[in-house]
Amino acid sequence: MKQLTLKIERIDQAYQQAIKDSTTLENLELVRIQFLGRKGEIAQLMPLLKDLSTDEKRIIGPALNQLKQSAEDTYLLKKEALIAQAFEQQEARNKDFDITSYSPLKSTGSLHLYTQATEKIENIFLSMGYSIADGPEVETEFYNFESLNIGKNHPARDMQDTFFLNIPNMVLRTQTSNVQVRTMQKRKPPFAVICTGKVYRNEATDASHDYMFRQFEGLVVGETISLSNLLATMRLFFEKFFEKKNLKIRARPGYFPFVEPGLEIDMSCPFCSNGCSTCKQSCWIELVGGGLVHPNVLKHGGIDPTRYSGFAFGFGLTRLIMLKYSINDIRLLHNGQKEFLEQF
Ligand code: FA5
Repeated sequence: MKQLTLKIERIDQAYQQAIKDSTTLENLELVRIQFLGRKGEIAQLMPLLKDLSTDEKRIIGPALNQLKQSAEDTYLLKKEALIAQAFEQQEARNKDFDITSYSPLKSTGSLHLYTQATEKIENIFLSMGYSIADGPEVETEFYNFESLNIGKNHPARDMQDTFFLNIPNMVLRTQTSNVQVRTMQKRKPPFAVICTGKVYRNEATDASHDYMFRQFEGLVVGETISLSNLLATMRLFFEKFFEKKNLKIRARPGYFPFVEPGLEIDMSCPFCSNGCSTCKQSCWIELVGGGLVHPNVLKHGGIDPTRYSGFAFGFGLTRLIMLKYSINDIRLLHNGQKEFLEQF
């Protein structure tokens, strides 16, 4: 009996120590199984009772029950304490949890090349004192043609294949030049404006032509505006847009009914010094049409051509972007292909 009493004491001590050392609910559960489980150390004491005398049973029996009961009570108290502690720890963690710090890997959008280039161009011209003009894409034949000195039967109408609408005298604008007379009618000289936007031409699509593309137009009207102002402006613009100093320009005669004289203006290739595939080994790139505003156009805009003169220029914005970013197919800019757009 003495041995059994000692064993009970040893188990009790070991159990109390194990409970004390349990710092997590998982540890505590292991201790419960070890001591209070069906085959645990306390349960294994029970069969030993049968070898004791009745008097001994009267002493050891209650002692065993007492051990079991107090072990269970201790277990429950410790369990409650650990649950409370785990809850407090969770609360403390939640307090510092910053939901905004979670940034899973995700793809972010970016501005389309058209938007990026338009902003860049507008900023260059705004820095030169220009303002932004706008005009409609669904336009009257008057602003798209007649006001620009392109009469009803003028052969130049065939130069720009037109989408005519079912509404009489309405077209999809074929050029941003439609803003010229609109702007003159709204503003008093001197003024300098640019306009970027979509234009439409009824043309077959290939790598360098689309039925919808973008242009941008410049128009400056004042008392002493000359071709040299136009050429200087073009050179400054090219240098800023292509971020290259000392670019050269050259002008050749060009025909547009709304300018006189009319010019085709080329830029020295910004990508090479002695010929490359972009400039087709010529060291020059054809970029822009322009000239001095025709007196008839000034008259349509209500401006006296004997007092004022002006210059106008028009770029293929799409072409400019393709050149700057070495894009060899115009359709890439228009088909919304994610893999292509992600590069910019
Ligand atoms: C014009 O549209 C004139 N309005 C430009 C102008 C303005 C001249 C002011 C003088 C004064 P043109 O038809 O050449 O000009 O077109 C201008 C540019 O648009 C071309 O150089 C070319 O880069 C671009 N372009 C023309 N057709 C297409 C097309 N189908 N797809 C893509 N770009 C085109």
